[in-house]
Amino acid sequence: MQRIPLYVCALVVSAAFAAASSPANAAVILLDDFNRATQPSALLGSTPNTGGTWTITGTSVVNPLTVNGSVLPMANTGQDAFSAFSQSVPNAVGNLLITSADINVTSIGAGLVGDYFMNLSDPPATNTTAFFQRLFIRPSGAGFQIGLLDTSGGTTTYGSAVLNFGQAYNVDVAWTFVAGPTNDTFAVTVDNLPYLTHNWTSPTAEPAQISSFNLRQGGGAAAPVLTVDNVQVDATIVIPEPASLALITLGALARSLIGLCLTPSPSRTSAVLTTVGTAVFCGDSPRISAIELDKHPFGALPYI
Ligand SMILES: [Ca+2]
Ligand SMILES: [Ca+2]
Repeated sequence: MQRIPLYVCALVVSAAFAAASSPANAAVILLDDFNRATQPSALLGSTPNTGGTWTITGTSVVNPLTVNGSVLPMANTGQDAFSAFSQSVPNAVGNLLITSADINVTSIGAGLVGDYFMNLSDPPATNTTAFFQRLFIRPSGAGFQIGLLDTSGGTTTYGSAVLNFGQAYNVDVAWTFVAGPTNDTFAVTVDNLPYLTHNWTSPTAEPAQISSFNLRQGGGAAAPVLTVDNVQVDATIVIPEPASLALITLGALARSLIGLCLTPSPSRTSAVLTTVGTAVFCGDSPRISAIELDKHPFGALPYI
């Protein structure tokens, strides 16, 4: 008599449990390619492809941010702007934030400490100091390095590879939320290659959520002159699932499992799937092929 290997059934059960307990939405929550047919030259007041209207951060109107040739040039000092995400992202285990941009750095003052030009923040509109995930550029040799700082009070981590002025790079920053107040992690890739990793270093606690994206023309000569393009934030947000819905899903799972166990064994003459309590057995010998479904986080299965 043909039996379905236990691991096949177990794999199905495990995958279905994961899907039932941790559904997630992946979405683009901010995007600006500065390419739109109706693209205004002034960044402030324009609306990104996805996200809220670009709004001034602080008060400086020096070097107003101005789209030019479908990219956004940034000077080393002047006006800053933010755009609110289409939805805020809670700082919760399982959620993920990916921020990306195409950058081309023209110059930065040699021998200076560098400065950041891009960050995330919360809440939008009212916040001018709580800037997170600050992306830095500092001079190094004949080129520059990229750095990442969680927030003020921490220590910036720089990658070791020296990048070239006048060359376009795609930079991605992944923010991973870890249970606990000051321990989240960040990973930066440049052109899809690992560049640096950074663990939260500031004594300031992580924000409860992240809600906007910021472009910053920084602190004078220490800051870079560059262009940015295709700024984008992608979020994966776990959706809390009501226990009752989970139980319905598990009931459907059990029915699927019965079908899986029976289909490849049409010649069986005896019952090949039996239940004992809340355990379901694939095959005719419970002692060797039991799959216990009563260990799931929602309590015993209501239906098998
Ligand atoms: Ca563009
Ligand atoms: Ca944390």
